[in-house]
Amino acid sequence: MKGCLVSLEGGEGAGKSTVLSGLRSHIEAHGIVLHVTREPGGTMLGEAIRALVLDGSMRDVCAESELLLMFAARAQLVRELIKPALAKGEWVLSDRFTDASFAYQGGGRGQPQERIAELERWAADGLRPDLTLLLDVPVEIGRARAERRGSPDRIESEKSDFFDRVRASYRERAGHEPDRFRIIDSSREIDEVRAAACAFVDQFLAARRSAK
Ligand code: Z5A
Repeated sequence: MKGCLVSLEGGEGAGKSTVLSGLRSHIEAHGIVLHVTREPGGTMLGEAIRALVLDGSMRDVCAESELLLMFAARAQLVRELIKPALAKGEWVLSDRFTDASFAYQGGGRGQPQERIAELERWAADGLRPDLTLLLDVPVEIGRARAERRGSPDRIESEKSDFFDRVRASYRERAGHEPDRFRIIDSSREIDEVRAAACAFVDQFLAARRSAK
């Protein structure tokens, strides 16, 4: 079967990292070769960019620089890991992908959608996930969870209205692309959230198999 890119998205404290390991073993149990990665990050260059963009001491980073850094990391990840894996029929599970740029740099920072779409076309080579699981949680619940985890990074230090815009942007994108997005209410217990994510992957696999 053709390779597949699955992305996990959501605001702060939505539970992506928590769901990821269970989802990984669930996908692998189907006999699928799976690469797990994250954005920004996943390559030597991407991880260096991640350290830069999340560094709380990095003051006054303008929205344009932030957007370009996210896409610099993504351009490398697409060419170094994702496209070669997909070409071999393997799967990639990514903790965030381009929807995060639309939500954070677009919704959160106000960068124009068309500018981000243009970057998606050339820097990400037009690559879009086949399936996107959006873990959706009210901002105050997600922030309270994230706060319990420790000191915030540069982006986590933003105010609640920034995260309200991020959440609204994610939900709007999901509404426009219902075939790709699956929204999961992640205010529920972790086990329920994980089970919902696995069930959506199973549905997706079953649909692909029957379409063959
Ligand atoms: N970013 C961007 O701006 N533009 C881009 O294009 C990209 C990224 C790609 C790093 O992302 C930052 O980069 C991120 C967006 C930006 N900045 N922010 N904010 P990240 O995904 O690595 O970091 P994150 O968003 O800060 O992830 P997170 O806060 O780690 O969220 P999470 O992975 O979804 O949460 P978690 O670690 O699984 O869970 C957080 C805590 O909540 C933890 O203690 C869990 O035990 C607990 N938890 C999780 N689920 C539950 C449930 N269901 N019930 C109770 N407790 C729970």
